[in-house]
Amino acid sequence: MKTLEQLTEAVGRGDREAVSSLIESAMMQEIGPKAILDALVAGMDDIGRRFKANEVFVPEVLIAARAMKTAMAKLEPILSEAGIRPAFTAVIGTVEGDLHDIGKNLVAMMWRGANFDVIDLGTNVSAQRFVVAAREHKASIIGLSALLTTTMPAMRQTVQTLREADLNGAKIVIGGAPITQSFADQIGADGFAPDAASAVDKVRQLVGAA
Ligand code: B1M
Repeated sequence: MKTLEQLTEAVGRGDREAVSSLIESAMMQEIGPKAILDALVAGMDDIGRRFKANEVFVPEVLIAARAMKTAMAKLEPILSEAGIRPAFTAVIGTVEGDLHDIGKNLVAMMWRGANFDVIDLGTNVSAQRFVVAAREHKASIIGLSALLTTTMPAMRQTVQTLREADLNGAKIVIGGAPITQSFADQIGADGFAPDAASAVDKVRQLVGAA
């Protein structure tokens, strides 16, 4: 099997050691950083597909995301030397009043795995903090997560505040256990995703990178 195919497979099974040594081997073979990055993203896409199909579950996704993180730490200096930067920035957070972050972290990891620059604002994030961060980082995507039915009104309020701010057409994506497409339509979000893998498809579609 060729090095890049092995790399894709190693990310998918979350094998950090193999990922590290395969990146080194690819570099020795003078394979460019963009091709290495594409192989890594393909591995995350694959785990995303298997997650959606219920073939793997949250722990496997977390392990793959950890391998991707190791890979990116190795690759980032080479990518920036070559002037290759993620084309899109996303700001993500859990809305005000809500402290749940496991699902939101998973979405952030998958977006990073899809080569988005992700600014994670954490939990209990006010509408105003989303506005400030989206402006500061020139975000193309703003992701809101909520796990409590009692924080759904804060999500509605945040979407309204973001709409009132001038954010250069940044798209708003929402998700979390009580969130549905119909709620997204009601509050005027641009997109909804039921899980972290679908959240990757959704942002790619919204920025026109599908
Ligand atoms: Co909380 N909690 N909790 N809790 N908690 C729930 C959500 C609850 C359903 C449990 C229950 O009663 N059965 C319930 C909510 C009921 C409701 O609203 N109707 C509940 C409650 C009531 C509470 C407290 C109020 C309890 C109390 O103190 N009385 C309190 C609230 C604190 C607060 O937020 N202000 C509370 C506290 C906590 C802990 C701190 C103990 C802990 C959170 C730890 C943490 O997140 N760091 C916790 C946990 C762990 C849960 C459960 C057990 C698990 C949630 C979870 O992490 N799931 C949960 C019950 C359950 O779901 N079984 C529960 C795994 C995660 C991967 O899934 O977050 O859904 P999820 O994310 C998915 C999708 O939703 C989607 O993708 C993810 C991956 O595929 N997704 C997005 C999520 N965000 C997205 C964003 C997107 C797109 C997709 O785009 C931007």
